Amino acid sequence: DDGGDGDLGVVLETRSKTQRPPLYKVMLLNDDYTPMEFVVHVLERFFGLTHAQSFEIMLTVHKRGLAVVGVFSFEVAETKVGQVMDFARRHQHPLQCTMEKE
Ligand code: NFA
Repeated sequence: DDGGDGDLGVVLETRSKTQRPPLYKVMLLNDDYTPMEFVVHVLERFFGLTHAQSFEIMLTVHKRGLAVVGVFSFEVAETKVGQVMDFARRHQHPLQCTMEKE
């Protein structure tokens, strides 16, 4: 029975919970052997960063041990990690690139 007023209930929450896909941080790890210029080149080439941005991130990795270089969907993050790891291996540098769910 709606009490005759036509109101069949109160809507307490009309906003629906929109699902967003998870994002992944892509990180570069420091090592003692990869040349600084190579790391700068990797950041420019695969992450579309300027030379100045790349130099800054390279120095952060060098000083702190690692840095997040970008945040992407799983598929894009996986592609970037693969590209960097493959490029480093082909140039015989031990540079490591990893991804982690945000
Ligand atoms: N630590 C490296 C060096 O002194 C430079 C480097 C920076 C390596 C960032 C890996 C990542 N040649």
